[in-house]
Amino acid sequence: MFSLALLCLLGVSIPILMAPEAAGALVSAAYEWMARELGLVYQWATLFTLGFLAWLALGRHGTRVLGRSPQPEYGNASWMAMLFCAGIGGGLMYWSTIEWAFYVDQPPFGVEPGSLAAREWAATYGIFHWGPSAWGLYALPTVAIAWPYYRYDLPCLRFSGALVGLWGRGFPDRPAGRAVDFLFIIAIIGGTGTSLGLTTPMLGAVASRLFGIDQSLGLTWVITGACVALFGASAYLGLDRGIKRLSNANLVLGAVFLAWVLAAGPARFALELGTSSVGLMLQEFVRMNTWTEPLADTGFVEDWTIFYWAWWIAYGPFMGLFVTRISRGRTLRALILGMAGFGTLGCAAFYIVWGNTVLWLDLHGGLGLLDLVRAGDAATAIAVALGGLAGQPWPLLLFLVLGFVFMATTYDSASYAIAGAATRGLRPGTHPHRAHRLFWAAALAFLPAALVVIGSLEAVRSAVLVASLPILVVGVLTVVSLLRSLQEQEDSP
Ligand code: NM2
Repeated sequence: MFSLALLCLLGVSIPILMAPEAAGALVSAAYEWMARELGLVYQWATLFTLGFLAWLALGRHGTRVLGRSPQPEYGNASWMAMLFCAGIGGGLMYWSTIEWAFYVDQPPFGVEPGSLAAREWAATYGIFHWGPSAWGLYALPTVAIAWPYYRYDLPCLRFSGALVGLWGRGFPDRPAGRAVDFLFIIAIIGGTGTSLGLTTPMLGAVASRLFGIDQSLGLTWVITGACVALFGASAYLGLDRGIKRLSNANLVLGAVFLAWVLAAGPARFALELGTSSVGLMLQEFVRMNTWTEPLADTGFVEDWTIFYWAWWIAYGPFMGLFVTRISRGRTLRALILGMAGFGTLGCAAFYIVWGNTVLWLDLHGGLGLLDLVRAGDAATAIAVALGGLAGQPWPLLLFLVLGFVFMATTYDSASYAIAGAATRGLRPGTHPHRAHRLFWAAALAFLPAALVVIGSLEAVRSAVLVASLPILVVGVLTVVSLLRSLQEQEDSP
């Protein structure tokens, strides 16, 4: 498993590094083809997920408890903090700052590009792409993994465990079970590759502005190295000494950043636009979930909604494993509604407070953000937007540190989870070997480094679309398996 995953990683990254242009063209073409041909499947999968979770949470299974424990192992606040930090990374900082700018030029629903309506949708769609449908794509694999894990007292926490309802307790140790765990490793490599591939150029641009140094590929690589060092150290130290501490730091820093933005920026405008966007999203929720752009072809759905759903799906099993570990004693209802509700709130806070502030700065500060984005330099646009806040250099510095920590809290748990999946016969209560965890922390940086060399958004997107596809297929099987094991318990006395 270890060697195969490593081979795949190198097999993709090395050709990209050697022939970036040809590779860039190839991955863009692959993305376009897949998003066009399979986009509908992703949209239906997300819709189905929403319906299924609503049925599960609100129906008779909702009161089922994970692990027959009388009380949740972690309180609501720390449960939410840990799962938010694991599932959300630098990607939120990147897109909450600048996603609106892409939508102003490429608005949905046939709205006039550049118009006020385009800006209103721009402020709304980001919240949607990080909203309840998206969090549903995290919650579904979580229930599918957590229920059989606690119900059958499975000896190890693996993605393949989500299929024991169909193929029995021995499934994770059979070759097919190992293959499913292998797919999980590929998906998380693709998913985190996209996150780091976006975040490192952004942090490079912010560092260059903060320290007055040139923005270069070398700088981006130094940043990548620093990220790896941080999350490597955290994964090496382990769950309690590393991952938990860093998650706490992450939340505090995030809250300080948002408070700073509110205090230093146009708070009333941000909150007004936010309120209006939440209303618009609620009103148009069904339409946004089902819009396939059948009569026009702006590419909005393929470029954005499909990309996002694929990205969330690729992270899904990893989140499922992580959240399962921290959710003993919760009911299925609390698990589903907690993830979808708190998760959406946390992401929306970034879009509403920070994203809308940037939109305002662009309207009133003449920062030229749209031109930078049009020129393909969203990372610089983010740095310029930060530079527009009062109280420099603190916002830049805070954002830089927050970016590192946000990235690290996702990658440390990912390295941990991959090392766990690639260790043969990991006994309950034991941890994968330290050197193994450290190794994956470093290996996870290969793909993003290669993506950064190509330097195109399509390339970053393609990685995640390809990686998510097998998970989509296995996901359907996990739902059948889950239904079986829920039913089985009902039938037993
Ligand atoms: N998701 C939540 O960088 C990140 O924020 C990682 C991205 C899947 C869109 C998670």
